[in-house]
Amino acid sequence: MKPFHLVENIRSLRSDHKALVIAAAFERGAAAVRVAPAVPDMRSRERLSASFARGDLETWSYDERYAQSATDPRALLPDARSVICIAVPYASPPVARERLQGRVSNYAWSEDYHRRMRTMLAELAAILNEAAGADVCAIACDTKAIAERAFAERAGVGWVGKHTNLIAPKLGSFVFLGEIVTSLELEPDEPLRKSCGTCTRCIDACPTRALRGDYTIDARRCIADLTQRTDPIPREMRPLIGEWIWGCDLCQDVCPPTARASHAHESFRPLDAQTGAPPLVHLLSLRSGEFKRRYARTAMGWRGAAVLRRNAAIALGNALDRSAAPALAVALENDPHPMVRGAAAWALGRIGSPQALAALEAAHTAEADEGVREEITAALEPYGPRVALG
Ligand code: B12
Repeated sequence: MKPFHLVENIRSLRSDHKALVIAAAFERGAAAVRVAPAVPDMRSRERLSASFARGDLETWSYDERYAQSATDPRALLPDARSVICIAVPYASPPVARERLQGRVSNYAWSEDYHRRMRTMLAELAAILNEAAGADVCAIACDTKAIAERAFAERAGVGWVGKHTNLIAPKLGSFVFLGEIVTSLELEPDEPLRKSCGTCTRCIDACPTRALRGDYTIDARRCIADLTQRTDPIPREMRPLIGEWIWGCDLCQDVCPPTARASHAHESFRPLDAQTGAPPLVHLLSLRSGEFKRRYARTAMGWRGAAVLRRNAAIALGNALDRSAAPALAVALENDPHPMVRGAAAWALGRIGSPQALAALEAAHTAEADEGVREEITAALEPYGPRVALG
């Protein structure tokens, strides 16, 4: 048995370190900081495995090994004892949008949150390391193998809603999550006993039916996933994307605790008006200079410029505005990326004006890429045998 004074010392150190990190995190914009024990979370391991087995996250190449490591913090830090879970709110007021401007998700229109969160987490880790007199931390935000929602839920930061996002009391679900996995033994917090009850607003609001209602998602149908794909978006999903060009907020906008939450710090506002609501015709011809200047600084930059041009073409196809046909015709003729040419063909087919159909017919003869030719044929198909395709 440890002598009483030693037990007391350990207790006070545990609470000192926790108080230290909580205060420092709040100073840096966090709105919830709670601790989960760093033990394997078998319940969420089963959920991750089940989700991967169903193919829900097919586009992400997660496997059983990922499910194992993401649910065991010791995979990040072998002598991990605690996971400090941090939520940073990012909700900002809706952006004014005019016709033929794309929709961007709230999380992506400001300076890339990965950078901000990692800077904050690294500062907090340095504070803890200094207090402990040793290297005792690993940090994670989004890209490391750790089931962030599961640990945040275990720590009592909030509960996982039917839209599968973590909802924090008073803050809602527009919160980024970050973790400090540490070998320090900190007082763990208790999970909340909350759920969404009978509310189904997010499920009803999702145009692609990605949310099943049992707290799971078919990510292949989620607009956030579709707009990040680097291969062509399945044709049947395209009309359902509307004018979203990156991510989607529909399931969270209607979520009562999220709608009630107040707005976050102004640093999460759009970089500028164009980043929050990009003019689609302009975006369709986005080249690397402007891409680097504007989008590469945001969370919508990581898939490259062609993905944004492709998304602009799909959004224009959904806007059904004839005035976009000339720009789409130029993209179909000249864009260096077959995926963008294919999306432009689809959009021209949706618009279906004489000018749009003429552009499709001309491109079919000139197009060398088999996949794009197939898109053109499919785009012209509803208009019958008015054209003889070579
Ligand atoms: C891959 C990924 C995606 C994929 C898949 C999303 C998904 N729901 O799985 C796509 C591209 C679709 C996506 C979209 C978004 N993402 Co994302 N994404 C991730 C990432 C990298 C991994 C998520 C993962 O492992 N999914 C697999 C599923 C099975 O695991 P999980 O989400 O942890 O699942 C838990 C719940 O579903 C729950 N659960 C499952 N079944 C059941 C059943 C019951 C009864 C209950 C109660 C719970 C429950 O338990 C699971 C395990 O704990 C995380 C970062 C990370 N490393 O965790 C960010 C992360 C989840 N994403 C984030 C964000 C912000 C978004 C978007 C809001 C962005 C946007 N606006 O476009 C959308 C939200 C879409 C949505 N409704 O989920 C935030 C979420 C913050 C929050 N408040 O929850 C994270 C945590 C990144 C971060 N560090 O802030 N994302």
